[in-house]
Amino acid sequence: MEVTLYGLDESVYTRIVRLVLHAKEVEFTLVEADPFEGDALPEDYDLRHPFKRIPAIDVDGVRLYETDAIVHYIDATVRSASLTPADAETAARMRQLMRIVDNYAYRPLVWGIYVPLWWREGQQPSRESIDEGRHVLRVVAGFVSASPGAGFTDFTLATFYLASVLAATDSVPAGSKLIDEQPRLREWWNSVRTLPVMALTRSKHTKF
Ligand SMILES: N[C@@H](CCC(=O)N[C@@H](CS)C(=O)NCC(=O)O)C(=O)O
Repeated sequence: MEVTLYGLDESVYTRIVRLVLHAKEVEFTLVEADPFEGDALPEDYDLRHPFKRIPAIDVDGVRLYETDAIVHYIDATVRSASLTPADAETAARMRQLMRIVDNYAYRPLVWGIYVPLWWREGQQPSRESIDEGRHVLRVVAGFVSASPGAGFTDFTLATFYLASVLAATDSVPAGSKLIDEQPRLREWWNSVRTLPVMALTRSKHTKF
């Protein structure tokens, strides 16, 4: 299997795919694609990702973009322990968590809290980001006891969505504090952040 991943080590979404590739024990080449700094994207990148985001992937000639599509494809095609629960309801809960990360967690936690504090020294997160971040973490914490198999007691695709976003969130004091407010989530995350796969995929831009 020849796998080329386009993205950046420090990108939260690229890391989700890297985590899944490592969990599935798939070797891959990372080709740097930087949509941030002066559009340092490979020349034909718009053919790989028409919206010029990262990541994009090439798996034996199958070109995909959108992290959800990528990780489901990897999980379905690579024969090692499945990262999708067999039970339909638990699988739906896993997808719900992935969508929650995409639609409600990534903006406030990564762009609203982590980026200003880590990348833009001196900038403070807005009150709105803190409130939204607190709300989404409370909702996610509810899944820890209500749907443990969706990503907390077993490794699923949602485990890695959450791990990548929480690694950024927990890298800055305002984010750590919000995670502390959810003791069950904090306890789970503390056990995940020390896993070898986290160290393997950590860039110098996050603590975990
Ligand atoms: N819906 C996309 C989101 C990907 C995404 O937003 N990636 C960020 C980096 S973590 C990006 O490319 N940002 C560049 C931009 O917003 O222009 C996915 O699931 O892959």
